[in-house]
Amino acid sequence: MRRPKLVITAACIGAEVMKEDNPAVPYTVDEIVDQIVGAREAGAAIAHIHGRLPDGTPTQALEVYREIIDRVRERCDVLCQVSTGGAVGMSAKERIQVLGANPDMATLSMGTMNFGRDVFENTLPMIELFLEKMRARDIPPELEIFDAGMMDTALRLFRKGLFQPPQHFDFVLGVPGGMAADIEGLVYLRSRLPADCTFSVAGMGPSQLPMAATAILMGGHVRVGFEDNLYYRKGQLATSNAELVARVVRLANELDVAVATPEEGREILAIPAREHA
Ligand code: KMH
Ligand code: ZN
Repeated sequence: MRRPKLVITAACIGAEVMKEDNPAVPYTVDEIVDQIVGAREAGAAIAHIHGRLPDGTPTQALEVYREIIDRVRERCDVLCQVSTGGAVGMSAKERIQVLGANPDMATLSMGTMNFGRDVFENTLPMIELFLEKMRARDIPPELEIFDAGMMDTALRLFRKGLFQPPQHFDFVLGVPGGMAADIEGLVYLRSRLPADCTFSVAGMGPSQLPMAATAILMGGHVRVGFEDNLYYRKGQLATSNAELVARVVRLANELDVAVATPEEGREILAIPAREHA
């Protein structure tokens, strides 16, 4: 059977990377929108969005997300996925307000973990609350799996009836404190994926490219971008998110895998259509 078209997500911003790490990291709404539009033009179907203040401080302020999403939608058809993870240390209330920006999709992390030297908190009550708020607005969650135990949590919630197929997962591999980015881990996670569900893979740092290639070969989808990796290759900073997306498109072309448009991505990942203001 031919695999479905490849859905590429561009994670252009994140909450941790700074201009000191790579001057092309976007902070202002203008910079963020330009990076997202560039990533769409390069082949991304989904933009995974974080907010920043002009000095680079991460923010979940609703007005920042609204402005980003409204301006992105004026310029292109990319699907807008908001981060409900935000940055470590943010409260649940702060993180969840971004659902008000009318996104096409939102992330939902499946457990608490060490995140570098910090703790990324996602208790079960938080997961249930976030899911309830998403359901109330008919916003589909993307289940973020940072380690094997989070897959068990997700499966438990399937058994409880909180999730049902088709459901999209994102395997975020190589975060210090989470699961390593290697083929064995990815094969294990995919083996536990419920039937009729889809997955994408986000590899951190130097694992971004090999994880993208592996995901394509395994029939999955791919997330790339500055949130996860700032380098084009060892010692060479990427100049834009578009550059990282374009490389995945070239890989897919070489492997004879077609790349999905946002509309096709919506269908493949079962993202309901939304009214855009
Ligand atoms: N910034 C991380 C602590 C998400 O976007 O949902 C969490 C994160 C996950 O980036
Ligand atoms: Zn994120």
